[in-house]
Amino acid sequence: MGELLVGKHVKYIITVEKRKGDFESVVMEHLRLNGAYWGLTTLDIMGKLSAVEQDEVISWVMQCQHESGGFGGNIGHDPHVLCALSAIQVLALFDKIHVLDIDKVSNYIAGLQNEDGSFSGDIWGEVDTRFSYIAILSLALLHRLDKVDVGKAVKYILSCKNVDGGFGCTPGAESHAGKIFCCVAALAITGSLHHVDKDLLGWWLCERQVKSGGLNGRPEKLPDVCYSWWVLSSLIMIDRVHWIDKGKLVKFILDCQDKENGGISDRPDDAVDVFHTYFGLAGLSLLEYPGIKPIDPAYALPVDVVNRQKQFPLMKGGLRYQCCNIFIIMALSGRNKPKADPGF
Ligand code: 3PZ
Ligand code: ZN
Repeated sequence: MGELLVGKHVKYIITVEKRKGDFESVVMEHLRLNGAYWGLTTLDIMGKLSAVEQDEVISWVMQCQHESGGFGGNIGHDPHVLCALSAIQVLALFDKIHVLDIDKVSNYIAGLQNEDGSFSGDIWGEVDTRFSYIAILSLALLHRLDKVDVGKAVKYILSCKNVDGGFGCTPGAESHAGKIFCCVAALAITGSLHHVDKDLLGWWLCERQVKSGGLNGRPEKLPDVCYSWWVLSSLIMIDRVHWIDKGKLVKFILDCQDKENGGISDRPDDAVDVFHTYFGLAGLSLLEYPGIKPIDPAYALPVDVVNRQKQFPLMKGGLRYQCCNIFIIMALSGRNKPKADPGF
């Protein structure tokens, strides 16, 4: 079995980040902010986030913000809730959420909730449980879940549950691993996982593993590296990850590496892209592959970043730094306290 080529994947991500104007970049133009989240999270879990110019990235992210408070996929693009989440996630990676006007962004996201508890992705109104997850995760990272009706949001997600234990994008829609991930993660973040039949859903999810060891997104479909993430993270959240063959899945992901130029593809011998490189490495992280930082299955961010975000409520001006200063002053003053008089 091959090894994980960390050095080559770092080089691949950095090359893609620097490359502008070629075909792939044109296709990705409207997705640049999502691409930044995939690429930068990949670098972070490989311990190489410092390889990028942090100030340049943050300044560009902030230029993607629209006057409504939302974010577009690139400078001048129309806002969409997915781009707001990517902006928040990129800023969280750099511990820079406080550069945001938290209330402006969270009001934009909260404004996308509908009367029935569902969420639209933008002002055009398309409804999907993916947008419920994106809105709930964004607001959780900003400590602003109180701006929406969480009870109604959970009720809407549960109305998309199917008899096979899975979830679809709207009530009655077929179960699909990507949508299941969104629904299960949204339920996990809001503390509502007790509504899930874990054995029934765990059975459907572990049936996604095919002969090669890879996972597919629905019955009869080909395996794809990105489903390593959608399926595996869901299995972890419902405590049923021991129902799949982890070793065979590791082998499948490693077989999807471009051994010359780095990067990971959807399945062996296909062309690599940033999306599958991220989800491949994130999958390996969930499989506890050595040398990769652990990633949180519900927040889709490194565990240390999530803990940092959960630990301190956000306030303008960075309350956390003031807290740190107080702790440092207390520690120093403790150390300088005179002990018993040595001259006595
Ligand atoms: C890919 N998008 O609609 S997309 C995406 N897919 O913007 C990004 N697995 O043609 C890249 N398939 C590659 N770099 C693929 C993001 C899709 C997912 C397509 C895909 C992945 C199998 C067919 C939807 C979060 C955000 C968006 C998605 C899922 C999760 C495409 C096709 C679609 C898209 C982009 C490129 C190469 C990269
Ligand atoms: Zn895929």
